[in-house]
Amino acid sequence: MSQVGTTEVIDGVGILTIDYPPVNALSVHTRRALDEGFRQFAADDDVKAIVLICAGRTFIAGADISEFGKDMGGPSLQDVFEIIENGGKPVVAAIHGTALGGGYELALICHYRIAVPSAKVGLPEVALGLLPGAGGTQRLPRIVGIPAALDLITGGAPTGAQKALALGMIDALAEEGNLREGAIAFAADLIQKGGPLTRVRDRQDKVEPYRGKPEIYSEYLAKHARAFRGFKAPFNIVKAIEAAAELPFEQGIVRERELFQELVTSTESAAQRYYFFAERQGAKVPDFAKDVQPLAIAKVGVIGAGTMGTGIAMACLDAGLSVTMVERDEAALDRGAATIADTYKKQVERGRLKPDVAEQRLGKLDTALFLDAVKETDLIIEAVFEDMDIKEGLFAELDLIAKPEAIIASNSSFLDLNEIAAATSRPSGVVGLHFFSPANVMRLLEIVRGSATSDTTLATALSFAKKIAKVPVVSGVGPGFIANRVMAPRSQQALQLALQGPEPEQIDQAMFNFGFAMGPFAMADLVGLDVIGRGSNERTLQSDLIKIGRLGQKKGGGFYDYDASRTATPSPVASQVIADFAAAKGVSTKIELTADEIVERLLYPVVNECAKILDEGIAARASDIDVACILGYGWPVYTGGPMFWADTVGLGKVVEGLEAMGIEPAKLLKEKAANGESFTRG
Ligand code: TC6
Repeated sequence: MSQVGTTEVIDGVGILTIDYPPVNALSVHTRRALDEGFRQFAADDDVKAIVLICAGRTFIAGADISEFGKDMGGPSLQDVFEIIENGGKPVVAAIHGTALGGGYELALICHYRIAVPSAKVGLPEVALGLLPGAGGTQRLPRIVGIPAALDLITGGAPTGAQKALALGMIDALAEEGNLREGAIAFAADLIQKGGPLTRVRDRQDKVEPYRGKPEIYSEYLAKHARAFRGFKAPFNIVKAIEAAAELPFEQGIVRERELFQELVTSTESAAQRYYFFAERQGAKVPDFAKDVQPLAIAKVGVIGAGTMGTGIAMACLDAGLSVTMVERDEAALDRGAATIADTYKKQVERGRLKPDVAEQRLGKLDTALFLDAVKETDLIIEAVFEDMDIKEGLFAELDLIAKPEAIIASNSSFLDLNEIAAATSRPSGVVGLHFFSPANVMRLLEIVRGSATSDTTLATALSFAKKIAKVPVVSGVGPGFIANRVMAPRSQQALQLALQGPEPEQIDQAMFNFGFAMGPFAMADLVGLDVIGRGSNERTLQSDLIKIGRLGQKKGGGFYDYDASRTATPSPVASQVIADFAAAKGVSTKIELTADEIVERLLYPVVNECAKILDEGIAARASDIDVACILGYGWPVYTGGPMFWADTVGLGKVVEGLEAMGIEPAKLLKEKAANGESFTRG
């Protein structure tokens, strides 16, 4: 028996324990251990029933994602499944932690499933651009019916044990902490009763009522058109589930395999699998001592009760931290506190939050008009007006007030963190925590590492990010850090292009088709042209629009016209402003571009900026930039982010495109293109 699997027989129950850290993924080693373990039990006449259980933090959490697209070796999943399902002895899957993907599909092959109340089960493959390709699309509908299967598999969210029991996804609950005993007792009971070898594949009752009803699937796709846009996997999942209703099991499995193959070889899935690991890489800082211990953070001070301050306060409260929010102006403080109370109230009304949890969170919020109130906090996050003098003054004051070991963080989105830190006597305890608005919702947290930021401070910032459920990306000090800096050329190019003929709606449409939720002009109108242009005295296209009161959506007009329900229509007035501005700037060449050409115009310069930021060491790796753009700017995940996308396009083509636009390609980009290298692969 391999080290990954151990077997034991107690009173006729064979127990196979899989131990393959960290998550018992179905790697070649795990498959081998399953194959050997089940063969051994099949040949052992003393074994009358089998329990499959896992050691460590979880039941099998899925296929080994790093094996996809490679020669897998060892017994195939199908071989392993065959001996479990048809081995002639009842098998009980004993589930704790998360039985996901191939792990839950394996549990569906077993004849029974028992789980502890804290366990979760599900088929999350959609998030990897895949479908459950080991029978999940054929077996789950046979348990829960077609409508529930559509939601569960296209949504991908795990289901808690209680709900899973109600849906039939598991058969019984074991006492928390006593899974092994519970599963052995369940198996012993089966032996005693001569428990039947029920196979999920043989069930028809849940799918029969939906047979011959193609409209179920077309209506489902129409209803979710917005969420599925650009992705491939949801469409193949729906086709596979339709096959579960319409075809005999064996044929359904063949159909599932074809549809899986289409996905696993697609760029979309490659991008989404790359992104899965990219998100987890962010917390691993390359030049960082491994044994540094983060400081404990229980109380957080937030300075500023504006949009950012209240969002940050809620992100902390949501994670169970105590928050003291400080604002000098009483009315502003009251407004901030009311916003927080109101947000929780709405979440309760929508059934997203239990009333007692909302109470608890609000109970952990203190407000104050004086900085002294944060003297006991472990971490202070400043979210005041973006002005260096104000920030320097504030940091000097906080330095005198804060505990010596407290960390002081700035939420600045572009100011020099080293300069801010120099205003204190503890630059090693200063770090940037750049949240994206709304800070309680957006998952990205850029952690800005100043030249003096200590490893302990950085480790604490990283563990704080995990605590408040953010995805961290570490950035060096530089204007705009990562996401804002690399995405800026998109807007600049859009504005320049609009002077040469293409209308804002045509440019926005090209960005929408690429996969962004909206284009740069619609976005500018949403945020407000006055907000975007704040601090600049230059004459710009925006300043010309502002001059005639076109501040964006809130004023009924910006780059677009808006009706009372804020529906946008192309604006002849804005078109005239653009034409006048172009004339004033001496731009007379008019060009016509296809949507693809617009994408190149706007996004190749983004790639160029990414290459610069990587070369300068502001970002440690290409994948960090991709994560920042996907989570911070809604760059479509199925393209993998700007760096992965550039590799897909071909770096040589990007270089040529930039040169054709009269933009000097970044040194690193040119080198990689010349050497046939990529940013993200190999
Ligand atoms: C599938 O099954 C398809 C089947 C079709 C049949 C052919 N593979 O997230 P964490 C690593 S598709 C390889 O930090 P948590 C992860 O990279 C798969 N590695 O922990 C990390 O490594 P590091 C369907 C994996 O406690 C470490 O484990 N399954 C896999 O916050 C810890 O991960 C899924 O999509 C894997 N499958 O969350 C589940 N999973 O320490 C994906 C994790 O070197 N996984 N690793 O950085 C998860 O959702 C979560 O990892 C979790 C644990 C909920 C299991």
